[in-house]
Amino acid sequence: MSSFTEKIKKVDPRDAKLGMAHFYVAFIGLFIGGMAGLLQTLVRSGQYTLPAGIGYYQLLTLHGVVLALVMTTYFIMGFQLVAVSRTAGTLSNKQRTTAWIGFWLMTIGTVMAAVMILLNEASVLYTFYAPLQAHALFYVGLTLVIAGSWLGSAAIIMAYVAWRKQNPGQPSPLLTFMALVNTLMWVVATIGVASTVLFQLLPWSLGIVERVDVAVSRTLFWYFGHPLVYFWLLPAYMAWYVVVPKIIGGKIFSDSLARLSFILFLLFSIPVGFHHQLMEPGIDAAWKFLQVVLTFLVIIPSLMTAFSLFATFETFGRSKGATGLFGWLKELPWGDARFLIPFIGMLSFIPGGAGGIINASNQMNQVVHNTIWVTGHFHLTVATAVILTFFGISYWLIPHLTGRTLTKAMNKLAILQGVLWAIGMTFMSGAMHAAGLLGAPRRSAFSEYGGAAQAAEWIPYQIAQAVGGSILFIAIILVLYIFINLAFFAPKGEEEFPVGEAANLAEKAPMVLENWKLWLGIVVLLIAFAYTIPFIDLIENAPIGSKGYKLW
Ligand code: HAS
Repeated sequence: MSSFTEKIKKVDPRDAKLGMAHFYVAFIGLFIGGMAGLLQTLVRSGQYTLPAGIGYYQLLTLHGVVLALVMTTYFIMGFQLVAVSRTAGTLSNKQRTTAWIGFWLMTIGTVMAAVMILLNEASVLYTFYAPLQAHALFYVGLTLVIAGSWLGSAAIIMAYVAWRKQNPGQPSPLLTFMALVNTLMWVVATIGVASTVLFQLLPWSLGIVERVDVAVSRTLFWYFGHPLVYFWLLPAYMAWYVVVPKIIGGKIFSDSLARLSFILFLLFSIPVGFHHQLMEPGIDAAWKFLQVVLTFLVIIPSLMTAFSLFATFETFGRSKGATGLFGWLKELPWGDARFLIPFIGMLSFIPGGAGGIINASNQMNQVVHNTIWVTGHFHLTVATAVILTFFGISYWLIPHLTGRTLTKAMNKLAILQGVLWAIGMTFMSGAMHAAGLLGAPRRSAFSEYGGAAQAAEWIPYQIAQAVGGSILFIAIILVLYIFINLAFFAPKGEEEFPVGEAANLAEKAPMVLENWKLWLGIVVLLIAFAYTIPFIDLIENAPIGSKGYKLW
């Protein structure tokens, strides 16, 4: 599928190896997590009981941790490292070694956490909320994963700084800029989760302290948890803004607009964690409302992205002679999996984003909170918009890194995979949204709400979820088959790493967008504004425990 004529710019083989190491772990995670997901939908349908004493929450923890935390983080770190290498130049030895140490730390941590989950010593779900308690090694594992990801992040920051030094006064390459923004957001956000794990959950699990303040730990988690979802989203946006225009033969609508939308994510994605805690006691309604308003601000860069994508597609279509309101749609390369798969992701993000806006709408949250509607929401966003885009990226990136090509046969299979995903997810997520509106709770096994007698109303939806889940599992098998083919068996050759150009090359991106003192300064101010007083409230009003610990 190498439909290009210019000389291919290749990622250096040493950086390619680093990227591939991340992708191997990510795709092993996909298999394990996908299998757990299939079993869950079957259990929830009431048609299947787990063998060998495996608990529903143990399975759900495995599914959430492996897919939402492990698979995504590895894919994103790998993708960002090779994207920086491709656009800002080969990593230096020091940068590459730092990233490798990060990779191994993350991997040791992942294995520790996974073993604890498999031993049923850490069935605490992917949010590991207290008072659910896991074995200390689970928390140590998580700490290593975070520490490792900081080293990977350091490699990206070092590569960016080196590029800026060599190119004074020049805006950095767009993909590198985007990877840097996502990295900075990640580092600021993970401080929250690292604090709760290190200072609350780990000492508590080791028995050093008797109790933890649950409200504080949840607040620290969601300080991290919401930017986490944008950490997943932004690499997909990198592909939508920069890669997809090149694949269709078009141009990036505006380089500056793309950069501005990323800066807005950096500013507004962190001070909004309360929108996950709107139903929780201990936080004043006024502070919750402030964060609801800030949440509506973080919707703006997504609307800018939608606008920019429509503009790219329409401008391209019209340049090919398309007429009428939607004539440009016909000109898009529907037979090219590298385009179609991320495009299905974009489509799913329209209802996914609308669902998010409903969740965030203050009182409306009462209707959906803790129902399976929320699970439907994040299966459209992270498990379709984001993951399908990651698959779409893999279909050209894996062969690019392994020196192979995406053949016509694999392209066809990839299209089938994307279509199956769309069908499976329509069933599964659609049924989740509908059952949620009827009050079906999330995170509940069939037996927990008394079986068919109490849940009769929800049963058809749960069966629809199982049907969707089974179709999705077939799609996962296809992805894995394609991945193995592209990594080890596809014909040798050169596959392009597509990097688009802006429509107006004369328009230089304003350098203020790379003024990190300014942006990080505003980030700190916004966080201080949104969190300081409510946090002091939480600590001051915390009940005193039997040992007299107030906070930790
Ligand atoms: Fe969310 C819960 C609000 C986006 C993930 N969210 C979750 C959870 C996850 C998650 C995992 O306010 C559950 C956490 C848990 O376990 O408890 N979410 C939002 C809002 C947005 C949003 C306002 N979420 C995401 C993304 C996620 C994600 C992205 C993962 C990647 N979410 C919430 C709230 C909750 C929540 C509450 C808590 C609920 C509760 O009570 O527990 C926004 O960012 C959404 C903005 C998106 C748009 C759409 C733009 C559309 C685009 C596509 C254009 C298409 C094109 C193609 C161009 C405005 C860019 C078109 C072509 C044609 C031909 C038509």
